[in-house]
Amino acid sequence: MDTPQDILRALGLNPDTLTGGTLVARSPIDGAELARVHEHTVAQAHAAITRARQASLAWRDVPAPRRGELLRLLGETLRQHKHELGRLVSLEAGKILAEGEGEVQEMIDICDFAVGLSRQLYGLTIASERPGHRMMETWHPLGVVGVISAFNFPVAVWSWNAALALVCGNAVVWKPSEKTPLTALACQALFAQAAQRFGDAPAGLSEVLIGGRDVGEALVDSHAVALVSATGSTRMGRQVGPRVAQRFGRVLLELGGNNAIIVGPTADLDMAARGIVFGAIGTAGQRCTTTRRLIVHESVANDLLQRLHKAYASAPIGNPLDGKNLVGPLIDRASFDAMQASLKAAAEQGGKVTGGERVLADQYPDAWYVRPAIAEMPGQTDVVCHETFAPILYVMRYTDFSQALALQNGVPQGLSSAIFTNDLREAETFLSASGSDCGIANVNIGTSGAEIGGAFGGEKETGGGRESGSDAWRNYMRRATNTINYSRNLPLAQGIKFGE
Ligand code: UN1
Repeated sequence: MDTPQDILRALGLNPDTLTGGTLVARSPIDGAELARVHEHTVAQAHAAITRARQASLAWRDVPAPRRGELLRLLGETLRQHKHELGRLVSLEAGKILAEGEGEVQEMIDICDFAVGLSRQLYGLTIASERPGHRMMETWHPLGVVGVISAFNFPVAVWSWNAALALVCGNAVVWKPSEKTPLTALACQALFAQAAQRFGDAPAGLSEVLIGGRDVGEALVDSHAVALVSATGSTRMGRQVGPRVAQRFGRVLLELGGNNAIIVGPTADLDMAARGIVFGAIGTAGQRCTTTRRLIVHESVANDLLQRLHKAYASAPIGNPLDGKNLVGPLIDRASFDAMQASLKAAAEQGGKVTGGERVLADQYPDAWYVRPAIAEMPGQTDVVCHETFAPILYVMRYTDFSQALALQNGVPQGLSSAIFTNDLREAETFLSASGSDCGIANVNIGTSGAEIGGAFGGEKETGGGRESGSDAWRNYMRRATNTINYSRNLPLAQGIKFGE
């Protein structure tokens, strides 16, 4: 079951159909070609959106608990194929196997969550000021939900959006990253299996658009797409957000992060070091929740840095399919170049850089493996304020807690944040209104690896969207306020008398 072809077959894709296209899917593991995928034209994208629109009209009338059954079956199908899909994520995105499978587990978890939600799409009942009246809120599906996702979580991000959107009664049109078309096609194949077992799911309920910018733009600009949920860079969000707003569509943006961990003088340094290492070098620094900044109290800085350097020196880098490795490749050469440019800037801005160089170039001349870097900075310079999607950890020291908080909040992004401390006052201040300004704020846990049960997303340039758990489902529905008069009179609100 080890060749890419075997994996594709096991996931229900016929590898023969993945040849002759114009989009070349490559593995970042060794640069090898995996497939040549057929791209959609803009006309085909419009046709897919129309199919989805039609599907949504039928799906919205299916009772939500019955819709939940489709997600239950999708979760079951994913459980059966967790290993193969996880492996395909590793092959196509370069994650180590444990993280590839972990990503599929997130998909399973959100499906389970959606099944529960299918009986909990509650609205409020509100006291009316008028006698014989009742007010309530009803939640209805939006119609078509567009999903734009990035290479680094090529399957989970779709599932967070799709599971909620579907259970809420919408159809979904997905534009995956051009770097990861195979995992997207595999998800569609697994969805088709679940839909078949479900029986009467309307055709077009889940569509995928393979291609580049033009098909993405078709999705963004289509008036038939009620909500565009986009995950990726701040640059992408700056383009997508205003375009969707221009047509008064809704957006849900999950953009760049620049996540910091504060380590206070009372912290358990062993735990902190483990949290920082997982957050900073896991997924080769290519998570939006990756730990990019370490803000450490001067009294423990040397001790902590020593532990980090030791862990960095022994972290095995290499083929992510080999279970012993912890750090896989960067996605491509552009990513490597961006990392080198940032390290150069860090040095120019007074940083002391260790690591960051290319490794395994002889063995993998067409792949981009790097040693994760630590850059001790004299302060929060320009480069530190910028998200580079690579394993670079900028380290800054502080003296006063207020200074640490100011550094934590002093960047344009606001996704994830954490503090390691055993001081109750520091922990609670960090979580308070005047503490971390991020969408995620953790105590004695790192910045990455959030569970699906909480709302996921962040503030400022991160875009403000919330996906996944808690009440994020509301993003995928429209709210109607209903006032019902069961009296024989017609009193007006605010006590207005009109011609009486
Ligand atoms: C992302 O990188 O886009 O919290 C999402 C985490 C994962 C999700 C990351 N559950 O790190």
